[in-house]
Amino acid sequence: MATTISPAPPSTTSRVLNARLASRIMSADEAASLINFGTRIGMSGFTGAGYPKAVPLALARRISDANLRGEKAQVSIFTGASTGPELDGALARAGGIQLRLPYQSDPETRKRINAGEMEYMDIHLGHVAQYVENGFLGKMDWALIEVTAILEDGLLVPSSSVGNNRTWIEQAEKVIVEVNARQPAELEGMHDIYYGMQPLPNRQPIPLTHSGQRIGTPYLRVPLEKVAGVVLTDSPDRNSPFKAPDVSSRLIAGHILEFLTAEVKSGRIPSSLLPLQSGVGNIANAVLFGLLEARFEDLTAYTEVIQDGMIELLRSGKLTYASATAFSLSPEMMEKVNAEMGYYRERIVLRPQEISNHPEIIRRLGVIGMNGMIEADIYGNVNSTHVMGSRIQNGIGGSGDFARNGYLAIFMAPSTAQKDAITTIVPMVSHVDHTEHDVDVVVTEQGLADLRGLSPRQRARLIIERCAHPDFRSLLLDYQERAERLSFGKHTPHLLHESLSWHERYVRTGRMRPAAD
Ligand code: 0RQ
Repeated sequence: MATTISPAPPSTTSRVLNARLASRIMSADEAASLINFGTRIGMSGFTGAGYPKAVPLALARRISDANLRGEKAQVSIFTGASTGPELDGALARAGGIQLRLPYQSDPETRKRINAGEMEYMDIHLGHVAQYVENGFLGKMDWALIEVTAILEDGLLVPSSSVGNNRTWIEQAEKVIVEVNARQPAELEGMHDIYYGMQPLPNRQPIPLTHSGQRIGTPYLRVPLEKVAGVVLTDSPDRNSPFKAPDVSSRLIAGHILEFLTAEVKSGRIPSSLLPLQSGVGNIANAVLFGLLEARFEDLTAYTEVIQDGMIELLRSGKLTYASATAFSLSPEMMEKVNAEMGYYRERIVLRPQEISNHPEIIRRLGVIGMNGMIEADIYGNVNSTHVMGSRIQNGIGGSGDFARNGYLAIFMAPSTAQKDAITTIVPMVSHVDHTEHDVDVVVTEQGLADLRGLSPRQRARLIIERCAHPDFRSLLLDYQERAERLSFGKHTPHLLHESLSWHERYVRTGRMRPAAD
């Protein structure tokens, strides 16, 4: 049985209770010096939570020095999802990342990827563990994992995210652990690490039938002989400030709540809805805040990220359980949660992302997925990742895991972008992440299009009518009418030479409308 860690506020060393691992405490620079260039490192971190904060900075310094000496010093970085400036920002700025996966949202990393200076593989978050375990991505050299504490028997108390940590620790040859005293000791017991996944071809069902259920253990296991270093830190997560939902987000939230109310009325779903998945950002938060005032009760969430709106729902009692793999809270909300961690530990389960995003469970629970998009086309194909078809914004994240396997896939965005120069409803998306076969609902501040049961031509009319901004509606209608008349086939009518010219026009002129318009 594990020995629990001492109550807050603990001194930094009281977080390393295992004598063998305590003897491996070293500085971040010493730990970084163990890592050879050219290696693959699996790091903790998901949406700015629970990422290592000291060793990546030290590694970035080493890489910069080596590059100044004319060496080509780089490593490949795999994580759970996005991290923070001390990891992605520092390593990208040093020119130190050869390959990055599976999701990022760091401005410096984005700049380097889009300049063609580093490789980026944007893969479904739910696929990463099995890709690595099946050897698709090569062998893992290092795992660099932030934890809250190391217990007497060597078990690790995870920190504010779980991500792919189990996989990194198991697959890597060597492990470096960062023990962050800033992470609340009371996180202990909130996590549920599932160790029951069998290798193919002998996989068994994952025995999870309810959001709040625990099927694993609260701790990460690490073979002690693998641990090459332990580094003590005391730094906060990225914790982006909370932005109050703007008018457009509130309108989008209103349309979704109205739609869900009608679904309940029709008897298709219960008044407790089905487990909710909510992407990150302003619109997602607006939907969650909207649910506070809505009539639904006993809600549950089966999602990736716990954000401010989710905490408010838990505080109000409307949301009974939330399952996720990470927190992504504003600093103010993080403080509130820390102060009442006991309450939240009863209601929040943090799981490995292979479980939070697992197709089997998402399908079994019937999750309602609500995610942001860059653009949708008139037939319901969705682009979540690329601006003008070629510039990556963040990545597909978990949106595909939920869209493909959930009960309902809802995609949402304001109807225009870049100060109204761009319509987010276009004839043909400039990049496809979610096909028309996986998208049930498209919603903008203008309205909501329920695409279920509609043919492509019916979908096109509805999306233009309900979702397009009035400034672009007649242009889209004109395209659609001409396509219906002149298209080679009439099932999904398109004028191929014209469909993507909207994006080209924007790239050339900074506006999507033709000059004469
Ligand atoms: O540009 O930064 O220059 O102002 O894209 O757009 O409106 O701030 O939207 O932050 O909600 O992000 C799809 C990117 C939306 C996000 C996306 C420009 C816009 C702005 C950002 P600026 P906004 P959001 C769970 C689920 C995929 C991952 C996912 C995302 C910038 O929701 O990454 O769903 N989704 N994960 O101006 C040109 C357009 C544009 C456009 C927006 N059509 N054309 N520019 N922009 N639309 C979480 C995880 O999986 C971890």
